[in-house]
Amino acid sequence: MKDNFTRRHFLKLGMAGGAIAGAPYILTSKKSAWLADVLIPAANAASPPVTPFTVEMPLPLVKTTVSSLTPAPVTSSFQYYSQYPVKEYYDVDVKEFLHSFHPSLPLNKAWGYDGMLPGPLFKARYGSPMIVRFRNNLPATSTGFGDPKIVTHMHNAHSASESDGFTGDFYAPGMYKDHHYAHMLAGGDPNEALGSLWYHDHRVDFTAANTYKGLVGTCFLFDEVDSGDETDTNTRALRLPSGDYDLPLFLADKQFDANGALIFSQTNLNGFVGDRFTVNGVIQPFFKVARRKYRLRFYNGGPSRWYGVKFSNGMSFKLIATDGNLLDKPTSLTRFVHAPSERFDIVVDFSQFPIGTQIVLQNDIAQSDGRGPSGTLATPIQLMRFDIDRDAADPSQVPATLRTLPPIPTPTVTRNWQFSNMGGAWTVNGRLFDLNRVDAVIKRGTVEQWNLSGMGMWSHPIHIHMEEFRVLARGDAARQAIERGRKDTVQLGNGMMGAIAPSSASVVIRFRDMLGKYMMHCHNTVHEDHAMMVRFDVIP
Ligand SMILES: [Cu+2]
Repeated sequence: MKDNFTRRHFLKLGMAGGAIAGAPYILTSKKSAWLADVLIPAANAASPPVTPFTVEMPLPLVKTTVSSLTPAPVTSSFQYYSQYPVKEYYDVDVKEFLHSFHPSLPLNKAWGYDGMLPGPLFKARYGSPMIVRFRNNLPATSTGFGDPKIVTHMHNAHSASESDGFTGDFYAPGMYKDHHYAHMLAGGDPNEALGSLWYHDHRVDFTAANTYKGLVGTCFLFDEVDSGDETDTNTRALRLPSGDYDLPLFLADKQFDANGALIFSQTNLNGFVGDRFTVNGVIQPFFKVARRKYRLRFYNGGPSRWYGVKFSNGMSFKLIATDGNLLDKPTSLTRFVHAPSERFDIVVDFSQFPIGTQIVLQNDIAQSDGRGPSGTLATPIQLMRFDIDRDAADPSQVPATLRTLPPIPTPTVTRNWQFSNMGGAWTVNGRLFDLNRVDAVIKRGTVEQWNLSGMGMWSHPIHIHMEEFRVLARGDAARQAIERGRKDTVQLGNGMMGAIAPSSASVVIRFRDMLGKYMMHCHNTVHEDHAMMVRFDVIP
């Protein structure tokens, strides 16, 4: 079938091009229609210089509902529709548009949900199931990198299989797909409620290119505890900073050619890193903040970049959630390591500084190619700047206890997964991803321990769909504190001295409700595309 052909084709390119050595692969002949117009960065060519802190950081528009969808959704196609009938409909127009990464660069063709990069912010709520229609209005004959056949995954929304955005369920321009987001609590446990989600393209073989081109967006999911209202009078409400003081910060690195055109390599299988750093779609923005507390929700959109996130003044902040899950209590930190797809929610208090203070958000992890971090930087990279310019009331709080962490259950099934490299491509247990091969059959109701291990010089953030997991203690106390919560992505480091993370992890997962096909994959999306992914099916 076509996709397997595509992958074999890539493999040949990868081996011929010396992708193992990490050199950018220069395509010299037109191998196929879409490869012909792939733009390849020349080795070591820097993006045009831009002046940092020129443009204010944009905030995504909040997505609003529509009263109905035409034609009406086929609700019988949704596994959980009868238990979770829908009150809210959303209609998303996925299209090509011109995007400004920086005022001194030309406008670039991008792909975006509703023509925005990142896409609109969904503010979802438990008890308000949603149907979201993603209309594919991308150009059928697209130029440049990416593939206009798409499928959208809401990461990590505990979605039924048919709505999860299975990587093979992509569809062409002119078509649409409806997703039922039941906001179903796994096992009915309110302590399993999710918070900071994001949505992104998951088209097999092209997830890296399509997300890099702009098919990403954020979603906040609220309940009565994390209610999104800092003045909430409900005694169960945490009253964390909300509204204008609850911000998504979507990190993504980009590369531009000498003319300022956005470039990407679809043939370097190691991954792709850029030398320009965007937050919410613009390069090194500034953002004016008030002297009060803010909840900052960090997203790492990849495709391959790891960050060591800290502030130029060394200030401490409170980590309150990992991968969208509130911790049991806040943890004070001055830095965290952020791998692709992970989320870190922190609360920073700008009231401790006078008006006029400027604080730069920094990344201190060195990474020169897609294989992973190579150490820390003596001179950190500037990501954005916070400018404290006013006073503001602050009724918010960061309570000493947030959300109870359920005990880690005892597994009855163990599986081992080894993440490795073969001929320049990426394997799990020695095999490349195959849409139609089921790599694990899991009986619903089972608690499983998955032992994940990397090999060699490479780092991998491993993401498991549908059910979240708990990481069994590894590393030092600081790592255990950050990994103690519920997670959907775990960092596998490169096994070298001074590695950013251990090269293996054991995680415990309960498969409680959803049935059907799901994926586990490396969320370095270039590794995922070539082809570090497995399919698992949950059966009754
Ligand atoms: Cu990987």
